[in-house]
Amino acid sequence: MIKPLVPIAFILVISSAAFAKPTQASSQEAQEAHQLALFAKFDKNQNGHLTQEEFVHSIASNLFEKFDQNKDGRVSEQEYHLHAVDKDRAKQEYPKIDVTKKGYIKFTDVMKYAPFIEELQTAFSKIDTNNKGYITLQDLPDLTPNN
Ligand SMILES: [Ca+2]
Ligand SMILES: [Ca+2]
Repeated sequence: MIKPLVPIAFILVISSAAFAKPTQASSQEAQEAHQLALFAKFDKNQNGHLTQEEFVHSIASNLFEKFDQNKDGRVSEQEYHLHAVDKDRAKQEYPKIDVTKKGYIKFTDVMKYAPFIEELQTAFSKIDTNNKGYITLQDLPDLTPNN
């Protein structure tokens, strides 16, 4: 059993964070408008659902952007360690993602890293509780921050 790169709980937090508007001052309406806009962005074919493929790609892309601090389209080992939840695991996993030993990770490397993709697929099934095969805005975890 391969240990996941990112715990499911973390992915759920990231998913929620991705949909939550960062400014605390924003009104409920602004928050909802933002979630709607982002959902629409994730929903590539604009049919009101996120399929597993759309979800995996969008969340992976969102995570990648968060890790890529200097926005050069690459995640260096340093950037990777900065954002990794489990630092020891990150140390072991980075070389597995950077298979060609470039010294950086590109988004395509991430999408080829099976344990990570499987992890996102698992997160998808957890959100899609009644196994519809897609998720709607209503299926997403409670996006309103409690604190
Ligand atoms: Ca869709
Ligand atoms: Ca970078």
